[in-house]
Amino acid sequence: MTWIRRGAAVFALLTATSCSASAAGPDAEIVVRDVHFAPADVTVPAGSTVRWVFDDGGVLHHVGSEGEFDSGITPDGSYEHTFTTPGVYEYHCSVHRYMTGTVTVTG
Ligand SMILES: [Cu+2]
Repeated sequence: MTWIRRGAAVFALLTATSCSASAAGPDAEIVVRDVHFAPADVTVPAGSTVRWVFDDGGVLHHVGSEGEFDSGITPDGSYEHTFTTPGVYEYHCSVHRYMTGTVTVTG
């Protein structure tokens, strides 16, 4: 019976390790594809990092929020921003003005 308990402990350790690994990544991910943001609206707690992934076959896109953050115009790659202050941040793509979304940061 001892080996079974040991196995469970190892499994628990591995699970904890993979949890902390994912915590190091973004807290929310928005994919830019087919000329829209998916999902366009996300809600995260303060201190969270949101990542936009540009994956639209080389179509130029951008993500920015006036005075808050700006990815620059890019055909690919990704952009991350960490939100420290609670509030509602509207963002858009300056290439396609109709591409809009919001990041809601809770306290
Ligand atoms: Cu765009």
